[in-house]
Amino acid sequence: MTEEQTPVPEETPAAPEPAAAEEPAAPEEPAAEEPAAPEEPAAEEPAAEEPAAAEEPAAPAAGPEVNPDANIIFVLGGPGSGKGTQCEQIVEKYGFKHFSAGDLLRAEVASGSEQGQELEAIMKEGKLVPSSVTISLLKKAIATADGDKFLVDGFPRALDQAEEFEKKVLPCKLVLFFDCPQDVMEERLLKRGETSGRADDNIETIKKRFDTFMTASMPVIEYFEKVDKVAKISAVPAPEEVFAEVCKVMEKNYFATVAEMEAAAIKLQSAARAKFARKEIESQKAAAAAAEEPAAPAAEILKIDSSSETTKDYLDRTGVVPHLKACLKKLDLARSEEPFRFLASYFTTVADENGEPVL
Ligand code: UP5
Ligand code: MG
Repeated sequence: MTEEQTPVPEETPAAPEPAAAEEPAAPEEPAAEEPAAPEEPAAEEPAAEEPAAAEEPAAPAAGPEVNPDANIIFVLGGPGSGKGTQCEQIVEKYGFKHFSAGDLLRAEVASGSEQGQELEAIMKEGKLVPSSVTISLLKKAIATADGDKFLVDGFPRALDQAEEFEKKVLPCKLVLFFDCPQDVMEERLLKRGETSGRADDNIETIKKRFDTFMTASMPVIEYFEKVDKVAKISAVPAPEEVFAEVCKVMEKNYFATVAEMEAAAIKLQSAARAKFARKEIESQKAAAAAAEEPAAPAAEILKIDSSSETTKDYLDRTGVVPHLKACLKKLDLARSEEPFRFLASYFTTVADENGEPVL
């Protein structure tokens, strides 16, 4: 990497469709159950000067599948350009989930596993670990995470990794490229190295990381640039200023902020509540209108002339109770609260020995 900034044209990509949703995510085979390891060894392109990568085979990208509607943003830039710093802000403002390939690898190292030891050695040399390892870790992390918006930080770092990820996991929507001169990055990393405890924050490894970035990773930027997916942002200004540029890119690509999403959710909720309330009022009105309706019950009452039918039989036969109640109320027959009793007085067979009506 030279002193001047890396030469990627200035435009942001064609919008990947409005916020987090609509595209049915490519009709291609949903990156599903490829048999993994033994497949397509030959067909691959020569993977542009496949750098310093180590040879261990390692785990294929099997496991749970990624939501095909997910939005993936690759966050790229040289070592120390500020990828992690900006990702934190994007997470907070836009509600993305953040997966740093380097962090996932360091977690693997920290686990003390055998594979972790191999990874540590590769990373200390500033080389790239086999893509099957990173892709497998990233795929699992994304597939098992909530949400549908993901930042993939520090990956892909070589052309073949980009192709493999997009084939086995999902194509990215956008590439954020933090462009930064090497001397600035070096100064940042050396300063961070005073406290970070990162095994690769020392001048020897930093130089190797720069070399790997220039030879292996810059072609990735150029590749995505050709398909108009790169948003190049200068990483030199203060973090807030860099983030202001990030926000412009996010807006241009229709990614809503958490605040906007919350406001929309509240709006939807109150619209749903209003709809429910209107329905409720309408059904109350309908019930009230039904209660007013005197016709049928009135006709039924007029037919009460049997001398043998019990009140219960009458009620069962006609099913007139609700109408009767409403009708009696409406006609104000003084016994509206005891309509059965009132009705019973019409039936001689239900009078008790004192001549009182019985229900
Ligand atoms: N800082 C940040 N922004 C600043 C700004 N605008 N102004 C002033 N200071 C700023 O920032 C670095 C430092 O700079 C911090 O102290 C920060 O406060 C300050 P940070 O946000 O951490 O930069 P970042 O770009 O994330 O730097 P990082 O060191 O993480 O980048 P690398 O790409 O080198 O590291 P990563 O963790 O991605 O990879 C490490 C190694 O893992 C690789 O070298 C490789 O060996 C291996 N790897 C793979 O093999 N494959 C992969 O896919 C990924 C990693
Ligand atoms: Mg980082």
